[in-house]
Amino acid sequence: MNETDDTPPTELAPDAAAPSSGATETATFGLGCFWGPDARFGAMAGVVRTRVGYAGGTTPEPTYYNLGDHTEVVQVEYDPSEASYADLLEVFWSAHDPRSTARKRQYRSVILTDSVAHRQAAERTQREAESRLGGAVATVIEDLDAFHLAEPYHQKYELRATPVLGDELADRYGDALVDSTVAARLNGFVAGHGDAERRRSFLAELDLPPKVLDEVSRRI
Ligand code: MHO
Repeated sequence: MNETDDTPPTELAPDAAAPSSGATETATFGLGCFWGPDARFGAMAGVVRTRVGYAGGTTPEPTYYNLGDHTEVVQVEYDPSEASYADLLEVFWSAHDPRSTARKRQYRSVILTDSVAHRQAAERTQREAESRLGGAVATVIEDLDAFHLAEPYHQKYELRATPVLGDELADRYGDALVDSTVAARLNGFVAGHGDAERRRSFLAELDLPPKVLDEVSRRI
């Protein structure tokens, strides 16, 4: 224990989480192991936060080791004035092979919607995917019931797994890491998403110690 344990995390930068219009929307996708999509969506402009979790089943209080009939999903909160649901759907379809029938329900391809407009948009893109791929896709579209947040060690996995930076961020944010926009972007950038210019200008805004910055610059 030391006396800094009670101090709130120091923000790396203003977390710019509040969208200009004040209203965010949510999209929930299952497309295999949730670590990859967490990073991919987190790198997108207009995405306010990402969270990984379990959904699409009935088992109460699922955990990674007691998943029951749930599926690994990423829940994306975004500012609709900066990114559209159609933009997110495009990433969903291109980030995995929707024809592959996952051996486990844990990794099935699923779009979980929370409004009629989103469901219709999802169905439209499913028809497009079918004609593009010349056959039925395995993806299912369902109404989102409950989203169960996954364990902290699964959140922003790529970032946590990045030497020096991961430790710095986990120390600074603690449990708030999951909701941080900065952490979502960095998680995507260290996984190789986003263009070089965006990554450079984003990094330049952050208040990171030189040793951490050195390590990050080597990676992104
Ligand atoms: N156990 C697999 C997938 C993890 S993912 C959270 C792996 O280590 O890649 O299902």
